[in-house]
Amino acid sequence: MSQRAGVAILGLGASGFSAAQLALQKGENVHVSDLRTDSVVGDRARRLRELGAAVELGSHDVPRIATARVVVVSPGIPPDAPALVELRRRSVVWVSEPEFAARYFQGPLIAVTGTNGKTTTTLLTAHLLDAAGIRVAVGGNVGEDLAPAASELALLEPAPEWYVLEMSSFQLADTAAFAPRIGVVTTLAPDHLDRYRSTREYYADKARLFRNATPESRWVLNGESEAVRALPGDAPGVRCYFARAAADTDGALPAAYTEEGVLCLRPGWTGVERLIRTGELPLSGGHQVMNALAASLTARLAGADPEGIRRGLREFRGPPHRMEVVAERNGIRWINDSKATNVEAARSALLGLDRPVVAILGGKDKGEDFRPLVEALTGRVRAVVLYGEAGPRLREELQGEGGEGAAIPLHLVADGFDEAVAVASGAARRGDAILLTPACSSFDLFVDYRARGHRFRELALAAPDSDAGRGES
Ligand code: UMA
Repeated sequence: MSQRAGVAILGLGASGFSAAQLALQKGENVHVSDLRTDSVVGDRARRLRELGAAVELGSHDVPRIATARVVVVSPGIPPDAPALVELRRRSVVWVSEPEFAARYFQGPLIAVTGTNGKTTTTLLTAHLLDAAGIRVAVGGNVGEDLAPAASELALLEPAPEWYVLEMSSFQLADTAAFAPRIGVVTTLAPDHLDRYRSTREYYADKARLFRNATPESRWVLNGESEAVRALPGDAPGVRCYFARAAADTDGALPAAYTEEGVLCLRPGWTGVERLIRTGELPLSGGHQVMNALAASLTARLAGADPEGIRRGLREFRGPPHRMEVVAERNGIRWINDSKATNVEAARSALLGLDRPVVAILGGKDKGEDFRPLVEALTGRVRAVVLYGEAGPRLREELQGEGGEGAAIPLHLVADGFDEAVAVASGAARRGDAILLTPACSSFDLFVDYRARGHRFRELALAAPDSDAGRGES
């Protein structure tokens, strides 16, 4: 006999597990289901059953789920998954996990989205608020190893003064009442084309950030990106731009910018506030200046004082797998940018480096056009090593047919990731960087981008110490 659920949760990953705990804590009758049956979900299922949830592994009981008052869907479940198709056929409306969680938040919300830079910006914003003495809780799409899912933040007692959430397009897709006080858009570029039919559809999900905008909303927007500036449309609220140059952005002066190598804010209620020199930022890569501008401006709008922001900026260590320096051996800098799982992320990583590069690209093919990488590679790389499922197509598109990419020295390896790193190590010279910036996801060879980054780190640390025979550049 199936029992009616108050809250039905699809997916028992980090977000489903967390949403279930929140719903149980709020006294709901909870049903959770996941198609997986492995020991990870098995363990979570056991813990939730102990707390009183009904847990179904290996299937989704759609008729039962359809009777729930609230249906929460994990972001990793694609819209064409059979269970969702069937729920849609039954006119059941569902929400994403952060939408569900935010209903229980007891303070204002900062939501950060964008194609790239959102994790660093999210974590840095929270760090700056904390450095300024403001109680803050951070989580969302950042990833379990860095911060919890949104639902876990809803359980915090005492409640923080601000919540900061990183939001993916998948999480924004199924929102209804989600209403950040401050919304941040870092960058926009094609991504996730294995899930969306077009970039326009992907951007449309990002634009749901503005859905419940009010005149009190504050929008922190990348002023250098036409796509970002256009995203809010005519949504109410105050637009505050960040851009490296202090010049006009679409008729408005940016509220965060750099001048003579100094990060500056012009929040609107004071004059110019000079923060720190860009060279003092402990983050590597040119695009990190943009992340620092976005986070500083957001923290300032949320009440952080300039001195706290300065202190926070100097102290911040970036999250792993994003332009992370994992080793310095024989004058060669090994940089792990495994989280660069799309073309734009890899492009900005390459453009941000000021030394010759041996780049490692490849992994699972998400169907993106690789040709925008040609410009970023040309004249900047000593060699490019291609590996994985996407390797052959990368070679085809980077090389072109006698096109501008023809001069890029490409090595396609057949034996997998370790061989790619060995070839890169052999090609690098003193003063170079070996940069893992795959432009593809990791799922052809690894569980996720973190496992790929960890392997890169291991191989970097195990690289031969002697540099006999290595030339100088
Ligand atoms: N499943 C079903 N039925 C289906 C299909 C899948 O039950 O038809 C199950 C799967 O077996 C799996 C679960 O649903 O157990 C899906 O879990 P999930 O993929 O949603 O993963 P979570 O562990 O809940 O993690 C999610 C985010 N993952 C994705 O969006 C893919 C995490 O972002 C996020 O940290 C976490 O919620 C908490 O908010 C990770 C990510 O890679 C870091 N995000 C992507 C990105 O940044 O590019 C979007």
